Amino acid sequence: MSINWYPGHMHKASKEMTETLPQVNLVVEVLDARIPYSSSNPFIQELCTHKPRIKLLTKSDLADPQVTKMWQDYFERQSNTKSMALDLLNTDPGAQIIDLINKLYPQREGSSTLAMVTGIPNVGKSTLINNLAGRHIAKTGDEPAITKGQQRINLRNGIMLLDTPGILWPKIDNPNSSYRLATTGAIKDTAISYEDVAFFAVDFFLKHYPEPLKQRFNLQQLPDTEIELLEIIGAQRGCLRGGNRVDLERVSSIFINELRAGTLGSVSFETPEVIEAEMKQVAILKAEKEERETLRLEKTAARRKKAKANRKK
Ligand SMILES: Nc1nc2c(ncn2[C@@H]2O[C@H](COP(=O)(O)OP(=O)(O)OP(=O)(O)O)[C@@H](O)[C@H]2O)c(=O)[nH]1
Ligand SMILES: [Mg+2]
Repeated sequence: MSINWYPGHMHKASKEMTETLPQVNLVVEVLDARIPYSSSNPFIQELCTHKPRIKLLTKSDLADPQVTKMWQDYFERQSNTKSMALDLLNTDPGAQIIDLINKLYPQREGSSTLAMVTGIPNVGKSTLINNLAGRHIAKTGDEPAITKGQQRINLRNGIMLLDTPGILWPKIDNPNSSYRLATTGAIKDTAISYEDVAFFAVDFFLKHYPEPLKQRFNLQQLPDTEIELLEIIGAQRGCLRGGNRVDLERVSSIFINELRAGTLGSVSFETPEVIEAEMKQVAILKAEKEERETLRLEKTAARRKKAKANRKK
């Protein structure tokens, strides 16, 4: 399955970001700690290459702390970049982030530092801004695409923040990234099939986090396949339709929502090592596709040439 969700407001927001960038001194990129690579927008990476950058890993309360540490080290190795893991619901990291901004871009006399807060939908950009401002100034919500336009917030300490709408990109190359974005809630629910996403997520849990599954659903043993487990959970939760058959759509949405809320424990869906292997695979598939396309174009050109020559005879 390839999930792509790129509504008009994201295209507009990407254009606005490009236009504002020359005034921006520093970029605060907000990433989801459970999927630090899949939540990195390649458009933002490319656009902001030459700006000092802080990569904040939000929702770290929902991610595996050891894996989050691996990602922090990975990002800190990039030039002009600092990284920090955040739990915005239970801690107050405002002062530390302000410190980091001032370290990475020392304040200039007579002008305030403009820090653009950017990232994919639903990662906590507006929650972060409210935390830094110490008041509820930006609208937040537990679904993607809450912020629809840019908003400037003066912190009155020499720093001006720019809240931006969450943006995805037109084509997600790595299919695993599409599923991870859908699983964690970055893609609007109307653009995904809960069943497909739950199949991906259950399969991932069976392979990587079997114990939390057993605990949550009171199981001594786990079945081998995702469909069997969804049927067991569906029966437990009374998700039944006619003929006592499990309603897969309903149980899928229950599973995904529990996972998103953290009731299945702290989970990370990717490590730097996993991503490296996946990207090699994506590059191979891309090259193969390009080769097939070149071959197809060559064949078409040869066929046309032959047809033309035949007409001349
Ligand atoms: N568990 C957890 N939830 C968080 C954290 N930070 C933000 N949230 C929740 O994530 C949801 C999205 O937060 P927002 O701040 O609206 O996200 P946004 O990035 O501004 O989203 P868009 O404006 O739609 O792009 C809200 O329900 C927040 O309460 C965190 O560190 N941990
Ligand atoms: Mg927002």
